[in-house]
Amino acid sequence: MKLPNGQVQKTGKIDSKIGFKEYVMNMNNGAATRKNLFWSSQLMAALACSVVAIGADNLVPEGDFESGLSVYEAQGADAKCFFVIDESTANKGSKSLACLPNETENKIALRKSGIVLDSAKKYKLSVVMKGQDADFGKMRGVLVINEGWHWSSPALTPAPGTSDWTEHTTIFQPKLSSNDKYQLVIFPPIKGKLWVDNIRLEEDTPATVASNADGPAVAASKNKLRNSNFANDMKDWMIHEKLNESFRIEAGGTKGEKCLVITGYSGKMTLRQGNIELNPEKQYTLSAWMKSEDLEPASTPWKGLFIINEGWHSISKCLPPPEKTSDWQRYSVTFTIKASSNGKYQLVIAGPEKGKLWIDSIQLEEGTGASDYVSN
Ligand SMILES: [Ca+2]
Ligand SMILES: [Ca+2]
Repeated sequence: MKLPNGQVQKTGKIDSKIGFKEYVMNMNNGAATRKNLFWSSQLMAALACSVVAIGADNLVPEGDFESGLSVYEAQGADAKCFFVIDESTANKGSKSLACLPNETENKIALRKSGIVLDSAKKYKLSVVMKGQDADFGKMRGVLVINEGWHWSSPALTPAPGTSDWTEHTTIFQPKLSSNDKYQLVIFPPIKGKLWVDNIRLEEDTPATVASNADGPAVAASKNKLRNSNFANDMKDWMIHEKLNESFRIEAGGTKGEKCLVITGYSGKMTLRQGNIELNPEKQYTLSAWMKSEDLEPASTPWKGLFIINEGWHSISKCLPPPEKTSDWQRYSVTFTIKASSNGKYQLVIAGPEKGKLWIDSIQLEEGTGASDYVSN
């Protein structure tokens, strides 16, 4: 199939930016300096890239259509006429994508390109859809394809006819793509109307399954984090960008065993752990053992470890890397964080730009002080 090139604009960062500015203002009790705001916006631009790239584990963070269609590309003659943002109905947020009928069935589609997947991994695609007298042709539904469309995932389709918002899910392992990039493709119906919202594409990892299965046990422990002493290497941790070698597990931890080592950080990559349940009414203390070598003073208050809520609308105080250390030492910060739309939070680790940082035995616990470390 021939794929004409359209223009793609970047978007989907406004909410995050607002959330971050609020954070900076709060951090400085309203006395944020011009310099701070400048660096904040610089850093936010970098961090927003990572939000767009992986979101809250979602590889298509614009799949809720709250920021419109500007990252999507409509392909085919007059294709844009078939895809509109509908502000009168939504499954998540206040907007959804309405797909109008394309009776000619001439390969009109809406696409989101540049999605990085690893053909060695499995992914879960879930889409919430509803229809109104909807009828579908041969090309139908929502699916993922590789470069050149030599492979496609199963297509998710709504029930024919009229249906209310319903989630549809498929798990697939992509075949290799010549440029490692994949596209999300959405076809309109040939009759009636289709609404699409809350598209999620995420890695379907054993770690995810295990952490869900272990949910109650971990929740009962005082430490909200899993594998935070890195005894199981990167289990329960997600690295943004698969070629990212900034984050490594090495020997030499607080007791000589494994720990996390960060070098060569580009400013756009983060290591994260998701699925953390916190109560926005309570105070929490985040602590970690750290040591560093040749770190340059941080250009922002935003290097180190911090907690974000779903959508990155609220950010905890940051636990910064120590600038000069002679040996392992424990550091901590106490904070509260605003409510999260799904009740879940993520720990984000952003590395220093220059130098080397070791991290081990991270603990996130209720209360205003760090107690003895326990592992999960
Ligand atoms: Ca929405
Ligand atoms: Ca360790």
